[in-house]
Amino acid sequence: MFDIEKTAGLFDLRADYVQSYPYGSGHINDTFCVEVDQAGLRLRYILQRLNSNIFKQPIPLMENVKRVTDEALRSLKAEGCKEAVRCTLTLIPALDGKPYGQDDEGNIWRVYPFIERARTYDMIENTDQCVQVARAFGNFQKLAAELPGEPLFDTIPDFHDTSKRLETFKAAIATDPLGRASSVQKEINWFLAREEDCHLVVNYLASGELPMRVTHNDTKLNNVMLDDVTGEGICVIDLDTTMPGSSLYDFGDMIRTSTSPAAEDEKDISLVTMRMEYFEALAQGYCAAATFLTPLEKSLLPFSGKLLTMECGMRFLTDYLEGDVYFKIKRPEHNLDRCRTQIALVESIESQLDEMKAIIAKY
Ligand code: ADP
Ligand code: GN1
Ligand code: MG
Repeated sequence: MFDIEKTAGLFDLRADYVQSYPYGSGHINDTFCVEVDQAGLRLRYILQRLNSNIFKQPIPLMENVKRVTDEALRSLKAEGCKEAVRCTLTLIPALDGKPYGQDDEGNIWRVYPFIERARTYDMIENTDQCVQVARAFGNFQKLAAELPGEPLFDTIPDFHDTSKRLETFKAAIATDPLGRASSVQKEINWFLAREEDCHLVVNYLASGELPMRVTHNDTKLNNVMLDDVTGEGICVIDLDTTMPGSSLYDFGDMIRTSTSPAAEDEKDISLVTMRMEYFEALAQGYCAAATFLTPLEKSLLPFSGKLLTMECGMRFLTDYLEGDVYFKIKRPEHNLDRCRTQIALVESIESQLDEMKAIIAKY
């Protein structure tokens, strides 16, 4: 479908193309691993096509990524980090010097060195990983807060505005372009019964009671790389939605993706559960790094898990109703399966909120 060798040739790799293959399990971009030979040395790069259906303004987005990664490199080097280029994404320029390349069809591509001896996980394996993931995202927020210059560009406006997400969901139910709504009435009603929760954080942000920060906004477990040997969370990746946001969006999505033993698309929802020891490990790692949190932000950390899981479930169901136009799917009811695991996880969080609050009070 894409000529990867030709596309890699848009970039200043100074190497001979060897081979390439699709890589990773992200739901949004088209990601490839490209192997090259650089004067006798075999190297790997990540080549990615930005999803233009989702990212309507790819050039300011790439300027965000360039600013954030340049600042990360500068800061890591200033701290004396010996492996700075393993601990941040680094954009390889195109032959014209731009941080991205454009192919003949107008697609925007970018290249990063492949971070070796580390990997991402789709499912969490132990609580140590939670501490690492939460610390890595907490440190990333600290770095983002110190970014000099203008605020970052909003790459997807209202990305975590749950009130607006609810409106979009209701519009999809009303339009019902594929006639799927009647078959998922139970799921629809489940979300509509929780309407009130959608407005809480949005309202606190509007009133100024919660601060707007610079956040990652997609702190899914597989958006952080853990070192193969030390297990350390060495590099935060997938920076397309790094922009103004609430710390609660980031912590909430960590709860969503790092506390359950079941996959996001598990069909057996009896396997889905929010495990308290995993939540505690996230709280420990995050609070150690995110020393800037206000009392209100801290008190809402448990609720953030419910909110972000609900939001994501509602997005999956909206996409199912709209005909699977946003998230990549691998089977017909993939988005519906994903929605159902999110519902089960929210129910598990709801039944444990008091204990979660007691844990946060300790940190
Ligand atoms: P998406 O937006 O589609 O989720 P990501 O940027 O998260 O795309 O990339 C998809 C996957 O590719 C990641 O989960 C990770 O496994 C892998 N990946 C991305 N960048 C790198 C990198 N620089 N080095 C190694 N693996 C990477
Ligand atoms: C997408 O790109 P990826 O796979 O890391 C999505 C997130 C969702 C997530 C659900 C830009 O993340 O918002 O929470 O899928 N990214 C975007 O798994 O919409
Ligand atoms: Mg990703």
